[in-house]
Amino acid sequence: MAMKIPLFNQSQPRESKLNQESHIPEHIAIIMDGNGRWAGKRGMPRFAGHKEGVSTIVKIVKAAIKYKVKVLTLYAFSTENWKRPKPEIDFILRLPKEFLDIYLPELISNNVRINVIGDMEKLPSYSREAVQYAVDRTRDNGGLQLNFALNYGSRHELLNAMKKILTDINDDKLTWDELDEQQVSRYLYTAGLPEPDLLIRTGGEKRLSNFLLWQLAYTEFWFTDVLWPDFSETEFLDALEEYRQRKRRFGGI
Ligand code: V0D
Repeated sequence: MAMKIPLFNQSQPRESKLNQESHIPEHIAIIMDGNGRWAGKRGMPRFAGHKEGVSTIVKIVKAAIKYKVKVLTLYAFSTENWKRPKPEIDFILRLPKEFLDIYLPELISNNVRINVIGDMEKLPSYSREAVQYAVDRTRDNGGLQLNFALNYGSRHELLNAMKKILTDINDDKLTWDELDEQQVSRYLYTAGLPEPDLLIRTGGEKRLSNFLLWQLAYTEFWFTDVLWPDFSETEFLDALEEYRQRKRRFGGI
């Protein structure tokens, strides 16, 4: 990550046709897929694709702020990905700290609140500490909520919730009658967040890959073949525009 990309003082790619007032999804979740393939197509090592993927995060965070999205959840790594070669894993696990060393001050000055869903345990301690610092330092910020899914798996999250619920019932902290869908939501990593309105997956695959299975029950899905390092404000706006049209056509208020 040699070059710092300014978050907020770049010229904008194009002006939006969107009515900024209406049908902007409150919560967008993104599966950032295609980094390795992006590098492969250029004869570059896979880590070069991950590095370029960081630049895309910066662009999309900036776009999300511009269009007044309230919550952006990025699926950066899944538990299945641990099967990758060790040097690649090591490289990926350094990215949170590298990202925060460069961008945290700017995120803070733009009032962004950073959060993590998933299990940070496998991060190297220096990365874990950098992430924990960012979460603590931005806890009271009221701007964009930026969630990183780290070592996240939805079935694991649900299994964990079931165990905690049973423990709480056993300890008389929760009764059988109180247990409803809302209560279940409170036991998930996403407790307190609105459910995603829009899911974007880049990189051509059309599956959920164990991401937010409970939370995506009513979410609109938008897929693109564009690989994550090539994803930009242009594609982001295409997704917002299609979301807006779906809402208008099918009568969301
Ligand atoms: C690799 C494309 C930023 C996806 C983007 C450990 C794959 C680059 C973060 C990050 C990853 C995480 C937490 C945080 C700040 C930044 C990140 C991972 C992978 C998984 F608080 N990029 N990035 N985390 N890649």
